[in-house]
Amino acid sequence: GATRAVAAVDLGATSGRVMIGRVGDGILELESVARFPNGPVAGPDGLHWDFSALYGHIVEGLREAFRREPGITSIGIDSWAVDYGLVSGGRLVAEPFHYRDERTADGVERVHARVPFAELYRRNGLQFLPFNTVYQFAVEEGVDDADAALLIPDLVAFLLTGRRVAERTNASTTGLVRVDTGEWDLDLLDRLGLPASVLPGLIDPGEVVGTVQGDLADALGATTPVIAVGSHDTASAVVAVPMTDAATAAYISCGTWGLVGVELDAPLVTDAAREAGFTNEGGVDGRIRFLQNVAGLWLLSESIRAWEADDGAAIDLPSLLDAAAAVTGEVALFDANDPRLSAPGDMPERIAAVLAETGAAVPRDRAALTRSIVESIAAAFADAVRTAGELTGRALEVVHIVGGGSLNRLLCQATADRTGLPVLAGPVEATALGNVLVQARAHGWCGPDATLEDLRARVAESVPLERYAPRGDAR
Ligand code: LFR
Repeated sequence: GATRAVAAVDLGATSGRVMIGRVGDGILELESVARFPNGPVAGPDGLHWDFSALYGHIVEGLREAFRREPGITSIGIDSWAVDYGLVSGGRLVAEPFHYRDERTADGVERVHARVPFAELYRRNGLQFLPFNTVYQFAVEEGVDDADAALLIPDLVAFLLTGRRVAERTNASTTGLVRVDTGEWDLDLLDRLGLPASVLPGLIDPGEVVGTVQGDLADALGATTPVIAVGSHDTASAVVAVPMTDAATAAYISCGTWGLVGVELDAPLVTDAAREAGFTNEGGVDGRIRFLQNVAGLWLLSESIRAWEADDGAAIDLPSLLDAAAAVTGEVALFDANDPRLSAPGDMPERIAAVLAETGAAVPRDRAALTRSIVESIAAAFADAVRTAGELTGRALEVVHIVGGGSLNRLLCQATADRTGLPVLAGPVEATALGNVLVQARAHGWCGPDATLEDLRARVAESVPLERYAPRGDAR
């Protein structure tokens, strides 16, 4: 059959991109059209996203995509989770807050005072993360006056189409969706005094959100639909993990965060899962992403940002990682999930302070600190893989690493060594591929009734994977 095309908008916490995805018989390809930086912006009232700039880049990227490939059939949008914009009178009221903003600490207290965490977990299945939307809403001034609160991908879709929806995989990260039914938890909203009226109707990946409106309709085509994908970036990434047997595979979607876990058919909301800090996020096709948020490349990218500011010059990541790989001798480890490392700024100093507390020798130079960061991330990954296996009773045989982290050879090898399992690395653009594949399937391009397994087989056929064998002596 012919090769068909869609556009994928994929927004990560450190960069965004617009891509053309081409799908045909034995063909699954991405063409990068636009890439733009992203990150927290400090304002007088806290950390925000520069959403207006992001939206400008998205529109420009989409225009360019349609110039290059006028046959694009639809647009899919995914981004990081939990954050939202308030909309009133059809307009975005203010730049959305960044989830790393510290205001949520008060929200945690307020919510848990009314609904204890153990009950919250039974209802929403989510690992405790202080930035989950439910805690943000609890300290959000404008939420009562707004017409709608739209999660970031839903906000982009609203600006493109005028339609207000809440895509279900991303909605599952708010803490306001019931893990057992997948519907808004109206009783919880009521008990927290939060207005259900700002939450749009839920839709599933594969459904049409609406068609492109306004000025853009000329450039992008007046009938071009926005199709809901797994709009939580991690949900799209998990679609494109080339697992051949989901029952024996763990995955790590590694970018800013490392999302480490397994796929389940039904939620696992036990005391043990709660105490271990495991989440049950909604996946595409009703699957459950049973995983743990582990601090990922954030620790490294924030360190590099500090060093680049000191030097007034860019740092070459491959050279830094080579130097880190060459470091010999004892490597001090720290808890990658230490909450003191979650805000932006001064990362090398803060890591040094955390290390000093453990009595470990603080690495002398950048190469040694980089090594310590990578090994500490790998150690946290290995912990999470082991715990996922224990909690689910699964005998895990392989660890897939997808996303930007799959290019980090030091991290992949360290993860193999510390889990004692082979690591299969790739694809690096899993999120965009998952976005593209869910659109392609909605158009009927993947055959009738294509399952996630069919989509994953397509990824496995079209992307070369790198295999890292565990080195027994390094465990
Ligand atoms: C990864 C991710 C994680 C989510 C975090 C914050 O990009 O979406 O899944 O916990 O960002 O939204």
